[in-house]
Amino acid sequence: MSHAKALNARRTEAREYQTPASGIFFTVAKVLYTGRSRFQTIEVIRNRDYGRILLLDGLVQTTERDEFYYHEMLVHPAMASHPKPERVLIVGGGDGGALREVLKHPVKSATLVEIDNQVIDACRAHFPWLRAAFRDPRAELVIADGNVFIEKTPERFDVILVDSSDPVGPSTVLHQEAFYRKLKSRLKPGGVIAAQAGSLMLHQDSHARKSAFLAKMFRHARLYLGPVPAYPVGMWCYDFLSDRVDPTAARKLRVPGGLKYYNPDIHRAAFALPNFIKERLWERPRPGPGGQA
Ligand code: AG3
Repeated sequence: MSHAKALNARRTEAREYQTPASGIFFTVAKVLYTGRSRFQTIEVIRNRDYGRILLLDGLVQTTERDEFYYHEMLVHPAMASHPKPERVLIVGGGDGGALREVLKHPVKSATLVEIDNQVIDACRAHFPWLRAAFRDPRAELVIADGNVFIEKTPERFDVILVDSSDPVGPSTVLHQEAFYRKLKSRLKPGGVIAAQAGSLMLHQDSHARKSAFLAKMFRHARLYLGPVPAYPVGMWCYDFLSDRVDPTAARKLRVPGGLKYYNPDIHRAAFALPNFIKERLWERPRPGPGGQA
C-alpha cells in the first residue's frame, strides 16, 4: 500500500503517508535519483538531517543517518547467537546494509537475493557501503525473486535474513506461512532465521497472524524490537526463528567490534515486549514443572 505522491525531480518535500491520515516528511535538499522499475518507483533524495534516503513506492527504506539501527538489529541477534554461522542468505536488502553487517562476522559466504536490479544500481551509485560490501569475495549477488530462489536453491544456510518491505503490498508473500515453510526447509540443522516484521504500532494484525503459524513451525519463535527513527512510529519489529537456538538463553553472544547500536544488553532487552503486543501474540503453552502445558 503506497500513498506516495508522483515522482518529481524538482520536488521540495518527500512525504511518506504511513496511513492515509498520518506519516513523516523530509524536506528535499537534492533529488539524487528517480526511476521506475518493473516492480516499483525508486527515489534517492538528500535531506539535511537524515542524509541520503531511499524510498520505494514512496516508503522510506533506509536513510544514511539511521540505517545502522535497523541493519544491526536485523542481522546481529541471529548472527551473534548462532554458534557458527558460515553460510548466510539475505532475501531482499538491495541497499546492502544487511550484507555489510553480515560480513563483519567470519562467514564463508553471504548471498544476497534481490528482485530489483534497478534498486541495486541506484544504491551502488548513492550508498557507498554497498560498493564496499560487494568488493568482499565472500559476497554473492543474485537478482531473483526471493520466493522463487528459495524454492529452487539446493543450498542450505546457517542463517537466513529477510530484509523485505512492509507486510502489506507487494512484499506480502514474504510474510506468509508458505514462504516460511520454504525458508525453514533451506536451513541447516541448528539454523536461525531473522526477518523484519514491520511497525510495532501499524502492523499488529500481521504480528498476530504470523506468530500463530510461526510458533507452531519453530521451537523458538520470538518477536523482538528496536527503534528506527525514520520508519513508521519509530519502533520496529523482527522475528527470530529457530528450532535449536533460544535467543534469550545464548550464553555467549559473538559480537563483532565497531558496532554502533547492538551489544549484549541491547540483545537481552530487545526480546522484552510490551503488554499490548504480548496479548495479541499466540503464545505457545510451555510445559509446567508437572509436565502440563
Ligand atoms: N527494509 C524494511 C523497510 C520497511 C519500511 N517501511 C516503511 N517505511 N513503511 C527495507 C530495506 C532496508 N535494508
